[in-house]
Amino acid sequence: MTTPALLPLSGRRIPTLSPGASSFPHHRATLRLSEKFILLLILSAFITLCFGAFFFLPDNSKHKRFDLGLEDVLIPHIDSPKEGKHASGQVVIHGQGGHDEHRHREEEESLRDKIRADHERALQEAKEKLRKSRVELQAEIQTEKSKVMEDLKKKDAGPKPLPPVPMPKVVGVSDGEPPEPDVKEKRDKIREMMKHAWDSYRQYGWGHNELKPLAKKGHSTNIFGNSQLGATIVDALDTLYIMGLHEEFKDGQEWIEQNLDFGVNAEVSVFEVNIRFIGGLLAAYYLSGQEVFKLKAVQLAEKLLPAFNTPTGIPWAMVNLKSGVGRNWGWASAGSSILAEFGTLHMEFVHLTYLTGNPAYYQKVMHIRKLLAKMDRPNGLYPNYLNPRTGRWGQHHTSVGGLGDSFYEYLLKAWLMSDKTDTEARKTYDDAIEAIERHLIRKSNGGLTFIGEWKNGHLERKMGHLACFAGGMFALGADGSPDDKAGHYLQLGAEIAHTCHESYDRTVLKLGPEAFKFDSGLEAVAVRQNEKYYILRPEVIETYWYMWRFTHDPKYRQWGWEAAQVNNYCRVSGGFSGVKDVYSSNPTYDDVQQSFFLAETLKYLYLLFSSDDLMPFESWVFNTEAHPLPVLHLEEMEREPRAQTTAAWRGR
Ligand code: DMJ
Repeated sequence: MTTPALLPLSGRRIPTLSPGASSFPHHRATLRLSEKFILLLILSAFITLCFGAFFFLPDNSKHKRFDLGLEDVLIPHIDSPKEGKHASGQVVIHGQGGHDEHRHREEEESLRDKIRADHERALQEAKEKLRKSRVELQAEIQTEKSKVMEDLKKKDAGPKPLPPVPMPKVVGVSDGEPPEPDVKEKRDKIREMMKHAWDSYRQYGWGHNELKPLAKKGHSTNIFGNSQLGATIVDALDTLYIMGLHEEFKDGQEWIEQNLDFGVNAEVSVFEVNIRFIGGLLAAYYLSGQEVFKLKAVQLAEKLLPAFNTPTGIPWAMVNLKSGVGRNWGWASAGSSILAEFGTLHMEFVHLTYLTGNPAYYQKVMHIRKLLAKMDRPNGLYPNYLNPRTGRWGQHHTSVGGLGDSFYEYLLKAWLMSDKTDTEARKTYDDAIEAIERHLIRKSNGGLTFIGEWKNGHLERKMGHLACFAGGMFALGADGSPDDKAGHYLQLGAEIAHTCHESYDRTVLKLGPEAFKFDSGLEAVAVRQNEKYYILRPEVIETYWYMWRFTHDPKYRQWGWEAAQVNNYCRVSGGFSGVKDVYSSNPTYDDVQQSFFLAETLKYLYLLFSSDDLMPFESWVFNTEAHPLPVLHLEEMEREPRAQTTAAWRGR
């Protein structure tokens, strides 16, 4: 775009101070810096005049609007002045009778004088400038330029500190040691497994996203782009903290401080980076009180925002952290975005707005929610695919496992995280679950309750390992369910837990396959070779933990301990590896130690063998990657001095 002010009006050249400039062959005037500077001075004098005139206009401040939306509640208003502030910087308190009116008049008078004096000074300065020689002007311009450069350098010197916000009380970060010696022994074993996973990564994969425990070197997948973002470090931090592995935590923090840089040319998954990195960093921040984690979370979130620049505001699946260019997975139906991806941002984004006061994050996720609420849903179900250009559903596939799962989870958790005030989220969850129960949940011939997948009007009687998380979700959502159905949902959670345990129990390794069928006489077993693998996933243990917390039925700890036998089949000298066939007594390894093994699987196991006062549900909500975020009791939020939180950390 050209700047009209610099183009000649009606074909006449703007006169120039530079003699060389007159030899330009064409008529389009090109102004030199010194000329621009003088024009700017004159322009600024003019603006100052107009600005002064503004104060002689009637006072509009009495016609203030009083809009108070949820954003006003959510965004901390810190240091908001109670008094009116004039542009001059003088504070004026309105409406205190004759004395005040007199004072007010006096102030206006002195303001006018000041503005008059300012105009005169500005005009005088402009005249002086015009009298100066070219050399003098160039020298002045040079000095100004250097000053601007200096200021810019100062600005780039370090990250701008974020505004202080009221901190939710950090409660329940206790030791959680169980009173029973045998349970404590099991818990110690889980902590030892965490040490082995972390130490191996520390030794062979440090700074890489994940670890190849057999090849003993770094590993990465396309979800993290081609960059070394230390995914395992970020994902594991809060588990280390909760387990009291302080040295390891500090080590991870140091790496993050010195190396974690999001200005890289990497195309990452918006969803994965949100749940693992932003979730992980926020949890580490809330637990430890170390500002660096908050800063990094916000820096990364800024990089994700361009992903929302689509015609509908439904984000792309991937975004390039450097260029901000987004796109969708090639395999997704008709260029669609994925329900479980764009629907799993809410918790982290609400916290980002809460911590920064920047409404953009909250607005983005609320926009998604509003858009979904307006759409027709086949049989009340949410299809897994939605085109971000047209705003139309892609294929009518619905799943509580892969591609759909955490969308439902985040509806429930949005409500819990808001201290149960976000009733819109709760209602959306209840409606969705009702449709799922009607169309997707069935009992097998052998009496196992399973969640199938809906594909174009047909129910596929297959359940994925990922869908096993839903047992915990049903239990977590039982309290507060409509029509007093709490007992029903707790029972449903127990049935799903039982089915998923069966899928483990019917294998040779006692570890569950990726997907299992309830068809043609099959009950909770995998048939296809490419469904027989176990990649250290957490969902079944996650459900055991929720069920344990709500029922204290000892079978959940027993089943959890069976699953902890991952230590026998997946442990190698260089860490932990997934296996390719859980039905084989001598399986081959996939040679990947997934970051979620440290973030989720080991954390849920540790919590299962801890007492309930560690990370209680009243105060914490776990994101889909098991990163705990505090419940935001907005109305009783109190400012916690940071020193208090860090002291708590040191004291542990
Ligand atoms: C995790 O990254 C998250 O739990 C996600 O929601 C889906 N599954 C993986 C682990 O299996």
